[in-house]
Amino acid sequence: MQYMTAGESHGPEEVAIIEGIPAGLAISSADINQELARRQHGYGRGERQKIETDTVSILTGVRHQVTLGSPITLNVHNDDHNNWAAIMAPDEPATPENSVRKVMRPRPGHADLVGGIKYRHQADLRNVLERSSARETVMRVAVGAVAKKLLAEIGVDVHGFVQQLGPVKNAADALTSFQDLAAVRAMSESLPTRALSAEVDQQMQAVIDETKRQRDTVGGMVQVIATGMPAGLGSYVSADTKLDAKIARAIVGINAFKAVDFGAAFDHVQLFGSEVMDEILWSEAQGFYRATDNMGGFEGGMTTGEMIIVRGVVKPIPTLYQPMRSVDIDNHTEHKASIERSDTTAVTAAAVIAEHMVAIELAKAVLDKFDSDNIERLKEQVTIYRQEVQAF
Ligand code: EPS
Repeated sequence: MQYMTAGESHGPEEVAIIEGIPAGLAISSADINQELARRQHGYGRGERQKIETDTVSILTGVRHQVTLGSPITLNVHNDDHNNWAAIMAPDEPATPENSVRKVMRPRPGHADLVGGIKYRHQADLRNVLERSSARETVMRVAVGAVAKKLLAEIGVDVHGFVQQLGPVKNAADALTSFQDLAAVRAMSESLPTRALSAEVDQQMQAVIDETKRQRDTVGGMVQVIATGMPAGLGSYVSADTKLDAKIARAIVGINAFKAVDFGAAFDHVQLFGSEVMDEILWSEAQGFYRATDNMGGFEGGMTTGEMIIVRGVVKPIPTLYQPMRSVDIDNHTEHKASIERSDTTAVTAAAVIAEHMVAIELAKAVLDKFDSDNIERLKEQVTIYRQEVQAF
């Protein structure tokens, strides 16, 4: 499975093409729209989300709500394009009238400056920010929604929530108080910040409110959990076959993500090996399993069969209403950076995006290992493989 997205934040459309989804998978725009709505909702988002109601059109690769095995094209319209139609017109020559709202003072922490240098966008850094905008993540979630449908067929469930926002975090043992991933989902999706308790949610909201009052931005940490993956996906044999490495790349590839760990590895820095390794146990019913899951579901770049636990650190959004020092790219004089419309935080949306990026990498690994022509044949193969794993 591979995919590509295209689209500018205020351009007419966002598009994705996915290749390699098996034939026979049930999928409808309603399935995808449900996930797109989750990405849009979350405490701390800005005015743009009031303009957009992200809904997908399925243009190719699906017939009567079932995949054909051919490339799937997905399309989401940018409603805000109406306000930018002349400035972002793809097929009109540039004129003084449509070359306005230029960005000449790059924002520290954003792609503006280096993107401008790299692509020679000396006349207007808008040419960088339109694509580097996190608007593009709408299509990654759309692709991830298809991946999640595929994973559900083989009993794999994936969910993302907010672990920390600024200084406020879930209690250390918050996760253990939930019975299963469905209960984690029910709680975090019921709260505007996607925290794991109403108390922490209130504290996070207070931090966001205060940050907004200060005209600043705030980052955080999201966590994604996946259950039901069989042991042995990915491989230890080469660096680029390790599935945890692929997930790490996918997470850091999300706008504003600066770090990733598995099984709370950041917290293990000061611990000894005897405190961190997951002891191996066996039972007739389960086959091999682990006493703990400090490795976050990976050993040697392969799934262990335990829960996959991934965390990602999201930096505060670089667009500040009280801008920092920058330099005008036209005359090289010092100025405050450009002010663009922004969110106070996007951590609540980032949890959903990270969930979908993990789903995409897990689906790719499943399709690499098993039949990718037809979903029923894939399911048959997964069942046989699970039996072999259990009997080892
Ligand atoms: C973004 C800036 C804001 C965000 C946008 C990402 O957009 P605008 O410049 O139109 O106000 O709202 O996110 C989305 C549009 C979205 O759908 O998530 C940025 O600079 O990255």
